[in-house]
Order: sequence, then C-alpha cells, then structure tokens
Amino acid sequence: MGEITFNDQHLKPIADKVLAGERLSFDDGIALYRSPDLLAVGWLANQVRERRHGNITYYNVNRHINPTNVCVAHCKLCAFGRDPDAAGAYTFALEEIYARAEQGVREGATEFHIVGGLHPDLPFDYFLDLVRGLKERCPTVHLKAFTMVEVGYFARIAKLTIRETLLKLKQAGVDSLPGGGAEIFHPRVRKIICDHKVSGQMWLDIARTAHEIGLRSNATMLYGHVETEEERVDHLIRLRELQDETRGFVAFIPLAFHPDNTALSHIPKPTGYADLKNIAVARLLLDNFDHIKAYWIMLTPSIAQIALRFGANDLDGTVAEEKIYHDAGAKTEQFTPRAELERLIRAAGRIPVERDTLYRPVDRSKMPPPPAGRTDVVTLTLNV
Ligand code: V47
Repeated sequence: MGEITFNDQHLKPIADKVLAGERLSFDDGIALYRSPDLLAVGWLANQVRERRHGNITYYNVNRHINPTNVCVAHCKLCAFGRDPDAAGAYTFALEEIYARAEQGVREGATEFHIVGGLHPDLPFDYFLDLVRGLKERCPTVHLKAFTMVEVGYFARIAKLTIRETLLKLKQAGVDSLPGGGAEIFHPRVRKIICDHKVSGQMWLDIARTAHEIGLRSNATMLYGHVETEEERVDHLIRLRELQDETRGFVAFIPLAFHPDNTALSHIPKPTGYADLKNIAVARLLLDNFDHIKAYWIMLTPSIAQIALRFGANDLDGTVAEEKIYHDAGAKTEQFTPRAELERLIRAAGRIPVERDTLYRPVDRSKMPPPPAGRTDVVTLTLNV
C-alpha cells in the first residue's frame, strides 16, 4: 500500500478508519463530500477497491429493452416518459421485443436490462407474457427486469401485494431487478424531481421484499440536481442499512443527472469532479456492497475509465440501445463493443473480466456460437 499526504486534515481520521477497515459514519460521509482533495478521497476509495478486487475490472455483454416510454409519472428528472398521444410515444408489440432480444442473443448478450414507463393501459399480464416469452426464446440470458418503481405500479394496477407481484414476476422468469428509480430517497427531493413515484421508503421496502424471495437487485443514486450532500449521504446510509439486513444488493451505480429535455433543464450538468467524487464516496460508505459501477453511458467512457482508479470495479456493459440517457441529451454511443471496453480497462492498468449479471466470470470459449439469422430489427408498434 502506498502513502499519501492529506492536504485536507479532516480526511486524516477518516483515512485511519478506512485503512483499519472500520465503518464510516454520516459525518464522515459529509466530510468526504465537502473535501476539496479529490485525489486523496479517490486514493482512499482505490485502496478499498483494490483490497476487494485487486486489478480485476468487470463488464458484461447486455442489451437494454424499454418496452414502452408511455408513463403516467411525469417525473421532472426524466426526458424519456411520454403521454400516450405525445409525439414519439411508443409501445412495442411483444413480437418486436422478441426480435430485439434475438438480435441481442446474436450479439452474445448474457443479460437483458428491461425497464420502461408506467403505462396507464397495459395490464400486468403484458409484462408477465413478455418475460415468459423472453425466457422461452432466450433461456440462457439473465433477465434483469423492472425497477422497484415499476413493481410498485404493477402491484397497484393488478391489485396484488408487493410480495405477490414479485413472486409472479419471478415465476414468469425475472432473474433479478435493476437499481433504477431510487433517485434520492429524501422526501424533500422526491417532491421536486419525482413527485408521483413510490416514496424512498417504499423503494427500500420493495427491494427488501425482492431480496426476501430470492431476487437480488442493484441500487442507484441520482446526483447533481436539487439534492444536498446530507441527502446523498442519507441515501447511501439507508442503502447500507438495508444491505446489512438482506445482503441482496449486487452492485451500486451512481447516476449523474442529465438535464436536457427535462423539466429541470435549467440545472447544469454534473462535472467530472462530481462524477469521480460520487464514485469514490460511494465506494467508501458502502462497505457492504461488493461492486461499484462506473456506467460509461452516463459518465462518458473517458470518465468511466478514470473512475476505475477512484473506487469503481465495473464499467457496466456493451449496452445496445440505451434510450433513457440519450433522450436526456447523452452524447455517448449507444453501444460499445467488448474489445473497446477491454481496451479501456487495460489502458487503466486493470484486468478485464467479462461477467454475468451476478458477477460470475463468462468463458466465451465454452459458450455455443450465437445463432445465425436476421440482424435487422423490425418495428411493430402496438397501439394501446
Ligand atoms: O431510474 C432518468 C435515471 C435511471 C434521467 O441496475 C436519469 O445495472 C439522469 O437505473 N438524467 C435508469 N438519469 C438507469 C438505471 C441503470 C442504469 C445502468 C445500470 C443499472 C443497473 C441501472 O436513470 C432511472 C433514473 O434514476 N434517469 N432520467 C436523466 N434525465
């Protein structure tokens, strides 16, 4: 382990705790956010990252599937959701989703990341059929589907309990849940950025129930809008507390707010400094999370690569067809090939490892070759 001089003396007692493997407090979290010494905070986060993972850096081959962008929630933070009759509103027919999925299999995807809007008219059965159909057609692909927000909405429209809803999704073929919709748990912030979404407490309760029935999930935090440092630390500590209870979270993904085309478009984009600080503070506070993702779509590949030295140990995936960030002005590609992800990782002095959703290494030499066939995707849009 190397040595570092701390320009910010507030960091010294925190460094002692980190190096002794002790848990950080709420006040430590605030001090880390307030410290101008990004390099020292990043150095500490890198110690934790290397203690857990050495030089290993994970990525996966995945495809995003967004069944519909029609959404009743009207979150101010979002540029993806549309009213049913708005320009650009779409809902895919199941056959269209299957065509995209089969293309994903040809691309070698081991995961489908499935999230969408809260549609006023689509029944819960549409989503159960979607999952069953995907499992039938692509049995080897992990289905990471539906945020806690969607699960809460399905329960409401299907008049089921959260547990019943999750059990039905699991029985249909959902393998785990993505981490979206967490935003910032504090009610003050939710009232401003996502007033009609499930509360922060409800998000945590749904995650707890998912973990209890054996569905693991990710967790996120959306930063860079109206939240304070206290509200960010509160968010991270509430995740850490739930993880102490369930051990059900797989990875944490800090998400930078993209303001373009949202009702909060007057807010400036988070800076590279903020991106790296959020990765590092998350790595330091979330001592019971194995994995911290630097989501290149949102950070840009350049910042995501640097984040591999500030606490992150995963770049997320190849991500074919991302819509949520691109609707909000992301200028990144919609897809990065495996070879390029591996190049970024190696150039950061790390060792790339392709993983599945649950971080088991993927050995491509043992996988059957992808099926030949059509590589285009037809668009059949469902009118509901
Ligand atoms: O929940 C929406 C966020 C999330 C905007 O679990 C926005 O592996 C920024 O959750 N600017 C969806 N963010 C993305 C997500 C995710 C991404 C990658 C991996 C995983 C995982 C999960 O995106 C939403 C919301 O928090 N979001 N609009 C916006 N304008």
